[in-house]
This record gives sequence, structure tokens and C-alpha cells, in this order.
Amino acid sequence: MREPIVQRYPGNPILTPDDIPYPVETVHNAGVTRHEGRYIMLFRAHRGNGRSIVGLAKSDDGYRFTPCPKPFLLPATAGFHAEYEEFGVEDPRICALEDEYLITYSAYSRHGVRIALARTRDFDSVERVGLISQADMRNTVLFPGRFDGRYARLDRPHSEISPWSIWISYSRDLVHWGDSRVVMKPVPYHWDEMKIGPGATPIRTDRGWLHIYHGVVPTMDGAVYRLGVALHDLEDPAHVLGVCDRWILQPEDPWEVTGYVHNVVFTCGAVPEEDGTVKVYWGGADKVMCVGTAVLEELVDLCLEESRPPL
Ligand code: BMA
Repeated sequence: MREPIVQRYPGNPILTPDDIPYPVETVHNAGVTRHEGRYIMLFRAHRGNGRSIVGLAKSDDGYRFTPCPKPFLLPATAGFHAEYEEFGVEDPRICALEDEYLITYSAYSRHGVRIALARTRDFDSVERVGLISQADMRNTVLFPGRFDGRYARLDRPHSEISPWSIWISYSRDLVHWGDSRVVMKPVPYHWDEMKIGPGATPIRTDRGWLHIYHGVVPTMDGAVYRLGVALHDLEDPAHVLGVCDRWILQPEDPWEVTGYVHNVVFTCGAVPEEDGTVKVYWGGADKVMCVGTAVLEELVDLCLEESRPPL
């Protein structure tokens, strides 16, 4: 048997609804980053009405998290965002860029799902920057870098035309985006054949930007969500250097197989460490948060040595 690519933390799940000091049904799909020597987690939580909010938890070691007494981001009730966040805010990703943290999340409303952008410097206060996509876009990660002065992002439109594929877009001001092109597609009769979507904020390595994404396959028992890895060129992130043919993580633990939605591992964040490992965070069955570690160089090797075509 091969060694697992992602070593699960034996203390999983690391955060559950019972740990949260306000009423929630789920704790999952969290963006994670480092701030002033601590780990900051922004997690998605369903309320009892089935709509989501974003909560905050902090940790000294990246494993044991303490939730803050109040939610971090509730759907806006006034201003331009209110109309587009009516049904909830979901799946936050955090990108540390220059002197601030940029947070992308899905804003749901009767008009569909759009990508919203917020910023913070301290995780005490948060400012909404704008809605940065039209309807039917979600799963947006920003690259923690600029390319010829431009910001870059990966996202995932809902579309049958180029089915649930990953696209790249660029912006000079974080609000207006364009120059879009498709960079990665699902592969027929494959673990990611139904849809793929950006996962964790890409991580800079010597050999490229490592992107941990999710892939979905339909089965007679419902859809199964797994995680895979792709490597993007450092200077030209539209160029995918390699996508690993096999998944790196699939639902196996009881809290990944059974929960709010069965058979889901879904990532919104991974934190690289100085020792060459990366802490990968994922939601288990849309109900709890889990963590595991992988060796960054091994993930890069997988992209380059066990590749399937990106398109
Ligand atoms: C997707 C999103 C994710 C969720 C996944 C599995 O469409 O809603 O937030 O984790 O489905 O239910």
C-alpha cells in the first residue's frame, strides 16, 4: 500500500458545531492563514435556517482552534451587498497580499451566486470591497502575488458549455476583472469528471504555484468530492505546468463520509510551513473541520510526474 499523500491529524475533527459559542449546524470549508504568529481560520457555518455565515477561530499551533464569541461576517443587511447576500455568505478564502488580507466568498441571493471581496488587516474589523463577478460564479482564489502589476484569480463558472471548469482572470484594481481564459477542465470518466473548482489559495514554490483544488464525480450513491493538485507557472499562472492524475485526499473518516452532505472533503485553505510541509484544511461532509499535512515537494512532483492534461 502507498503511504497517504496527506497525513490526517489524529485529533480530527478539529472544530465541530458543538465547539461554537453561538448556534450553528455546521463548521466547514474554512480559509486559513497566519497573522501575527497565530493561525486564523474563517469557517463557513450553516444557521438553523439553512443559510450560511462566516465565523472566526484562532490557534497557536494550527491544530487546536478557539472560536471567537461572535461571527466574523454576517450577510449584509444594508448597502449594495445586502441584495446579493440575502441567502448567505459561504466558503471564504483568505489571501495575504502586501499589507492586508483579502477575503473572497460566495454571496448567495435570489439573483444567484456571486463572488464578493472583503479586506481586513487585523481580523477584528472587515470592510467589503465589492462584488467582483456576475451571477453563477463561485470558488474564487486570489494569487498572493502580482503579474505585470495585475492581480490574478482562479474561479469557476457554473456552465454546461465548458462544464464546471477553472478559469483565470486579471485585474488592476481588484474590482474590475477581465482577460479571462479557461485553464483546467474536468476529465471524462475520471474522479473529477463532473466538476472541478479552485480550492486553497495557491502556494508559491520554487517550481510553480501549487493549487489544491476539488473535483467531483457523480455516482449511484450521490456525488463524491475529492482533492487534487495542479501546478501553475510562476510568471504566467495561466500556463498549467501539470495536474496530478490522481486525487490526493478522498472522504474516508466517518465524519467525511457522513454529515450534512455525505462524502465530501472540500478545501478553502492550506498553510505552508518552514519545514517544507503544508497544513491542508478541509471540511468533512460539510459539517466539521479537519486538517492534515503533506510535503510540498511531493505535491509538486505529483503534478509534474503523474500528470493528466489540464484541458
Ligand atoms: C458545493 C458547495 C460547497 C460544498 C459542496 C458539497 O456546491 O456548496 O460549499 O462543500 O457543494 O456539498
